[in-house]
Amino acid sequence: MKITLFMLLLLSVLLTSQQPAEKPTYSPTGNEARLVGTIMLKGTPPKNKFIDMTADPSCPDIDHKPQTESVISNQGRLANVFVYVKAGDNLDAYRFAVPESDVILNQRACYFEPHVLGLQVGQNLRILNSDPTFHNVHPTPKSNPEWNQTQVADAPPLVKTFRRAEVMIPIKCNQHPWMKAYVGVLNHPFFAVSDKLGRFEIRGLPPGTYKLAVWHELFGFQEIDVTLVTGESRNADFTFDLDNPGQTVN
Ligand SMILES: [Cu+2]
Repeated sequence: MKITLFMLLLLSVLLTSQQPAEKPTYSPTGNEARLVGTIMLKGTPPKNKFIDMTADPSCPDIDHKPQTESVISNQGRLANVFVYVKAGDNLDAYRFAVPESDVILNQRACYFEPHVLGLQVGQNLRILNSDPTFHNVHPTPKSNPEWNQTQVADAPPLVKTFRRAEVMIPIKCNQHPWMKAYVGVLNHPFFAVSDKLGRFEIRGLPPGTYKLAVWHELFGFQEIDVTLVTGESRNADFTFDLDNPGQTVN
């Protein structure tokens, strides 16, 4: 009996001593910096493909010519690029509060909306079905648990969280093979998705040096180093040059 208690005590001391020190939660000081930029596309991208939705007659939207969304560009500016801070001393030093707001992933006319999105570890992803048909939502992560779940018409939202940072997690629908979305999960709020004019903005960065990375589903990854001083608003543009692909590794 005495030995058992002693062993338990020893074990608890060992376990406690091996806990990593808790990082402080970052609280804004008013000195934060901002990153803005444009994602450019040089060269002729592959054409998006026609989607045959006849297998599910409830899918096609009469105002929408169904096409894949792999390349959405406008006058050499590229949308749906995930832009994120990949590394930096401040990211190692602090925890960043998880927003209480949910991130929405809708399913409408048998597309995921938006096509590319980001959220923080532990933040709610609220998945809606706005269609008169059923979907089967199926993320295929590498570092997080995989799941798939049917969502019938008028079903309540699925609310999910991710436990670990991972860029990017593909999401598919087992019912409609053309449906694709990509989710970037991070331990901090410093990410954005380029809009239809290729623009992005990341606010609230503590001054410091960072690795800023971008990802596109066909054109891969690029990254640069940026040093931000107090209150700075810095421009950081990227170009995916299809004739000279450059970096494609994460
Ligand atoms: Cu579906």
